[in-house]
Amino acid sequence: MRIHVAAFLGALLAAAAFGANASADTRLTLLNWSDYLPDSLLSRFEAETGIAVVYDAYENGEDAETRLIAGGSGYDVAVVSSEYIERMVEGGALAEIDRDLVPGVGNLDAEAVRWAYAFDRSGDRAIPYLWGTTGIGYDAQAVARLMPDAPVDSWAMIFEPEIISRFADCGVSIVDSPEEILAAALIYLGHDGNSRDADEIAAAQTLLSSIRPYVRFIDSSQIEVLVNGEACLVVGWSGDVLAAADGAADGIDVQFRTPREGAPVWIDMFVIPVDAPNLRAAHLFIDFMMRPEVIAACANELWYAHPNTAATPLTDEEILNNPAIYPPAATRERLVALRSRAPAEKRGIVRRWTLFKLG
Ligand code: SPD
Repeated sequence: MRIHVAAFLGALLAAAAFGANASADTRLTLLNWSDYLPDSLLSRFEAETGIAVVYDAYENGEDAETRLIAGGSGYDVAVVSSEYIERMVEGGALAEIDRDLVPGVGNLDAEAVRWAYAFDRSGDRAIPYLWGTTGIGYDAQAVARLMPDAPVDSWAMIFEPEIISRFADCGVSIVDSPEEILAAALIYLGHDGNSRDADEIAAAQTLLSSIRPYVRFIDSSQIEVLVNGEACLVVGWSGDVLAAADGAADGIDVQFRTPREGAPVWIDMFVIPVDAPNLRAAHLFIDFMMRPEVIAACANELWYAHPNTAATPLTDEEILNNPAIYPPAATRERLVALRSRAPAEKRGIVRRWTLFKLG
């Protein structure tokens, strides 16, 4: 758990000024993916509002879901990916967001708002933050050395044992996300990434087992392993791979490809747990995150796409014109937005994934 110490002290002083009951009002506990909100923006929110942000980072969506579904998490706001939202709404884990207190939602692209409603059919429990795809990252020099004709824009890089095995020694890393990797395998086999067909799912799981001997890491550390050269081939999230490209040492040329067969696409959203302790701070924070200059700074620093129309003029050209971040229409047509699987089905997939991880 990361606490913003300077601002936290500021908030304590503010709490003293507001009186004995102020502490509950001057803290916001945020559950978010790791490395997914610039510190400078949290400090700005804290300075403006006197509310200290406690940022609890997670690396695995199942972990976040378990905490939020169980209740009593103590979080005021969480960032959750689209494929988890329907289950959380149906499980009664999310509070209504009072849109009158978040006027900044008016900055969002209408298409993104419709997209969010596909997951949150109540229409009032999830507000879009950033979006991206799950694809292939690789060190271009290492790949060219080991396999000059490698099909870098195809899931064959990952799902053909005779191809992935070529990269086992330089390191293969797969993001720790059972539903996304299952979807990638389904797509490679020519099925719908959201398939509920038991035979198709079994075939995808068998395919996954066949590549397990060649995978070194199954976690969410793709930035780190690409930057430090511990992996030359990864399945990861677009922005993380691009952040690695930005931070890689000389001699490591990291590239990201959205596979031509199609790939998972997701939108991360702000939600408020049903028992959030500080609703006022939660709404203030989400509204702050809708500000054009704030969301543009997120995209510019994190290398993910934003759905905030008002932020577009403030977003770096390098981000807006990067097809790995804002894919062109032809690529978008092949993207598959993952839907929540029913709890029992999801449990089966996670059990199988745990065995996969254990090898
Ligand atoms: N550094 C973590 C970035 C998280 C991006 N979102 C992941 C979405 C998975 N569906």
